[in-house]
Amino acid sequence: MDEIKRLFLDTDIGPDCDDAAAVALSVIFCRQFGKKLIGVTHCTSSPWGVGAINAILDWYGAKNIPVGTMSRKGFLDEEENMTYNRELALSVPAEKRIAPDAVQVMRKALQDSPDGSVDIVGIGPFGNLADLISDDEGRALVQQKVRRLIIMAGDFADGCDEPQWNIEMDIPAGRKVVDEWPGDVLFCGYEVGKDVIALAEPTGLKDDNPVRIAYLRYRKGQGRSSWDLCSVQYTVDENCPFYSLSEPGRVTLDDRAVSHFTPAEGGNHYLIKKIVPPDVIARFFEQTLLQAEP
Ligand SMILES: [Ca+2]
Repeated sequence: MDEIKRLFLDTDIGPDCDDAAAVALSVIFCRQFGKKLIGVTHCTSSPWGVGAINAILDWYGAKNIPVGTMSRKGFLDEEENMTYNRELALSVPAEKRIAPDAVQVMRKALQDSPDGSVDIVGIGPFGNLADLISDDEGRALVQQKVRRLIIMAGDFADGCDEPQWNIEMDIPAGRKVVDEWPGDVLFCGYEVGKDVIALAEPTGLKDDNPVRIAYLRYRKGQGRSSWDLCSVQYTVDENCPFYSLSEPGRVTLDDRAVSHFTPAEGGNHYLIKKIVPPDVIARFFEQTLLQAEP
């Protein structure tokens, strides 16, 4: 199969606002590039993640996308992680605020897909993805159906000495995915989206656009880094001129979970690199979200 036609998104929508735009861009880019969004899962225990995802899918006209949520309790569900997702969730009917277990939804979506046809993009902590490969059956399913995993994870800027947030929040899960994922993993590190500041007011987006509401509530109109948006864009538009891919290698997490990349022939890890000025990408995201408004 030459071109990948399917996308699966795993998001922690709530703790930061860039997930809201990334969910919308998943819908828009898949439409533009003739790909199919086959599922969206939520990777925290917040009761409002599913509703927030559905509010954005509905608003941008995505129909019948399977949604799942983490079954684990007590993970990133504190009040500080609810600056906008509760409001978005309460805008959809109650039945759209609940969903089955994320890993079950992932497995079903993969089982129903042709071999090697799915790209998974992970833009939150890695509990769901670690659970997906926690047994032989899950690992075999990933090997059979998934072409590659793209994750917003790590920080590969020179001199970085801190663990990146998506890994730091659940280090065992992050280690499992980095060390054991059975296939190619592309890392969209913290340094890629950090200075791509998008969606400062005025955005031109409609008042009831849930992406605009998320950014307004979380950032009070100041705009936000585009970590998750860059990850989704690279995944869907593989020839996007904004990015290039490193040589193969291995990412390792040291004893403090700080990420390190070492080039290695035959390695299954790659770094996504940004090769145009950040403002070019930010304005492109804003225009894309605006032009796709219903
Ligand atoms: Ca995220």
